[in-house]
Amino acid sequence: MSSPIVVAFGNPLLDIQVAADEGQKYLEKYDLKANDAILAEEKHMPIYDDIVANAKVTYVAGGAAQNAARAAAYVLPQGSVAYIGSVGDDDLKETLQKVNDAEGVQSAYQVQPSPTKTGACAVICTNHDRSLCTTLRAAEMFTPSHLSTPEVAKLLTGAKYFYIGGFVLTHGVESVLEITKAASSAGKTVVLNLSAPFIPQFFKVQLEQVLPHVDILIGNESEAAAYAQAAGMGDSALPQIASTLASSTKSNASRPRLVIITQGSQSTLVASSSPSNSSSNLKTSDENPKTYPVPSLSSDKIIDTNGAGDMFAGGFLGALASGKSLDECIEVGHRLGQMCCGQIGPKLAWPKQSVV
Ligand code: 26A
Repeated sequence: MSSPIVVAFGNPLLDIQVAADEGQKYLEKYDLKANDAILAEEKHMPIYDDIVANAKVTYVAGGAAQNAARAAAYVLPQGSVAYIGSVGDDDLKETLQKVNDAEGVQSAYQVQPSPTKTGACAVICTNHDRSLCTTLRAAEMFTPSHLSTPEVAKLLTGAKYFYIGGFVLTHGVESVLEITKAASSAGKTVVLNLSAPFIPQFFKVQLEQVLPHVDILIGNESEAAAYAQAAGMGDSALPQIASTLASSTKSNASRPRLVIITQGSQSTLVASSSPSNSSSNLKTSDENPKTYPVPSLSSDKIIDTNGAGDMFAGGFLGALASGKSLDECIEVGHRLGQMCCGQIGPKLAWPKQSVV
C-alpha cells in the first residue's frame, strides 16, 4: 500500500451522545452551554455514568481531528490518510479503530497501559446545537517519543499534508511544534483547526507558537471572535479577524496563508495573505476575504450538528490533497458538513457517495 499523503493529529475520543429530546435536562443539570466544547471540570465528571445509566445514548467515533481524518479519507483513494493520537488499551479504542479501519484511516495510536482509559466526550444535543464535554484520559498522555517510533516517523516523512486539531494545544504543543516545524520547513502543507473558543482564549501562547508554521487555519465564527478578544481586537468584524490572522508571521513565506471561517448555515469566509500570488492550486480571487454561500439545508434534514465542522475541514483537506481548486475544496467541505448533519454524530453517509 502507498504511504498516506495526509496525517492528522488529535485527541481520540469516543462520543457518548444524547439526542435533542433528552438533552435540555442534562445541560441544566451540568451547567453546560447549548453550543460549546469544554474540558470536563470536577462538577461534570458524573455526566458520563449518568447519561449511560439514565438516557438513551448512542456511541459514535469522535475526537475532532479523527473525524476530519475520516472525512478526508472519504474523499481520497484507499490508504491516503493516517491518524495519530493516544488511547487506552480498552474496548473504546477497539471501537474507534474498527471505525477507522472501515473508513480507510490508518490508526497510528500510542497505547497507554491499563487502567488508563480512552478519552470520552459527552455530546448533549438540543435543537440544532451540541454541547461537548470531554474527559481526555489517555489522549492527554501523548508523548513526543511516539513521533520518533519507526512506524510514525515513516508516516511523517511520507505525508504531504498535516492536519492538527487545535484541541491538542491543551497538552501537546511540543509534539505539534515538532510536526509542524518539520512540515513547514520541508514545504509541506500544515492545516490547523482552532477547534473551540477556549483554545484562543486560554491557550493563546501555544496557538501563537504554532501559527507561524500554519498554511491553512480553519475555525468557526465563535472561535474567531474568541481569538479577536484574546488578541486585543475587541469586537472586530469577522473579515477583519480573518485578514489579521492570514497576515500574521509565517515561517514558510513561499506560500500564502489561508484563513477559513465557517458560520454554520451562513456563508464561509476565506482570507488569504496574498491572494494574487499563489503558485499552488489555492489561488484566490481579488475578493479578499471571499465569501462562499452555504447551500441551504432544510431543517427536517438535520439530525444533529455534532462533527459537521470537522467533516467540513476534512472534506476540504481531502479535496486539497487531491489537487482541487480552492472553490472546489470549499464546495466539498460544505457537502460533507451537510452530509454529517443528516447522521447521528460525526458520521458520513455509507455506502460512499460521490462528493468531488
Ligand atoms: C480537548 N477537547 C475538549 C477535545 C474535544 C474533542 N476533540 C478533541 N479534544 N471536545 C470535543 N471533541 C470532539 O469534537 C467533535 C465534534 O466536533 C468530539 O469528540 C466530537 O466528535
